[in-house]
Amino acid sequence: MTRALALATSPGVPLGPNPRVGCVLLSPMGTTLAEGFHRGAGSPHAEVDALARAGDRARGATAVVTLEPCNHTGRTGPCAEALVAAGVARVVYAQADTNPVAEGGAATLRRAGVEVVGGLLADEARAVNREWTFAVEHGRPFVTWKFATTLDGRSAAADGTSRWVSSRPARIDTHRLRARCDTILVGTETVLVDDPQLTVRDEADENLPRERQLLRAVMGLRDVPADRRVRDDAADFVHLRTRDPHEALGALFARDRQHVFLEGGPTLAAAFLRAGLVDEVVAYVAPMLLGTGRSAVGDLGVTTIADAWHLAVTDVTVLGEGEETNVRLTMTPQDR
Ligand code: AOF
Ligand code: ZN
Repeated sequence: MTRALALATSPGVPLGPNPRVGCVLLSPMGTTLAEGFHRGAGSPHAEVDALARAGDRARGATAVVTLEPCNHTGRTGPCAEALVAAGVARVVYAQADTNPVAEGGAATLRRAGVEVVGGLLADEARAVNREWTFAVEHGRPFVTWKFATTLDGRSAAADGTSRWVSSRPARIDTHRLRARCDTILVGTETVLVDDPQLTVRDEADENLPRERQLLRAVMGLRDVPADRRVRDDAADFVHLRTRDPHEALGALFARDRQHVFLEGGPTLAAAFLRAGLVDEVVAYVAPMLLGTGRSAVGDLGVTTIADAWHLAVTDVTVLGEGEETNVRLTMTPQDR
């Protein structure tokens, strides 16, 4: 299974709506017959990839796979049936597939007389597809709220200027994080005030867009004028005409979105936090003081210290050096 997990995370697989899955076919003696992995939506599933490499040798084999074999005909055929047809005797999988369209593979296999064991290294497998797993289980995308702030918690000066709170190394890092998501979400206010591009750009050259771009989603009731940069043709754009975070995420989930990078202003951030819809927080803290200015987050309904929102820190990383030093904190909001 450790090998299957390594296959699942093979480099070069494009980020997409499908989970990353690896599969190893073992002979009854325990030797490896073939390996396979899924290369993204539309390409063969990991089991089918491994079966194709094993050919006739798959008869009587054990399939070790990081996700419960699927039971449905989607972009490709059902893996459970492919395993049965190939004469596989035993299937060991890590994570159960709770995707309503694909679930039921283990039962299908058992009905066909295949021995099935599930749950081996399930936590590790879930971690490989953290956002996919989250989206399938919650029916909405995973939300990472990212913001940059001065030492005194300001994201913009009193006159509204905010270029640049974060240092260049931190901005490069932000593009790296963006590239791991599938959607960037801001409010109409941010688009009207800052006119951001919301594209993923090259690390070495901030003006060079990368090949893979995210969906640029803008939420809010105000119109987004046609000359705004989010509406150029560098990437897809959608205007969600709602101020309700639940509604916005529902609309994005319906578009197969699993990981939203929330880069909106303080009002939007507060709305998502209050709705319990922030799953991860990434803060870049700059060695800079403003004294006055706009807070990184709007009203959270807190008037006394006992009501403060608490976050669990999962990572602290120092980026850049000297005046360009920024600290990146990755955090999980605690239940309230
Ligand atoms: C497997 N093996 O390698 C993968 C599975 O659109 P499709 O046909 O590619 O189906 C996607 C769904 O199938 C996906 O959401 C997940 O439930 C399952 N993915 N299943 O048996 C694989 N990638
Ligand atoms: Zn499948």
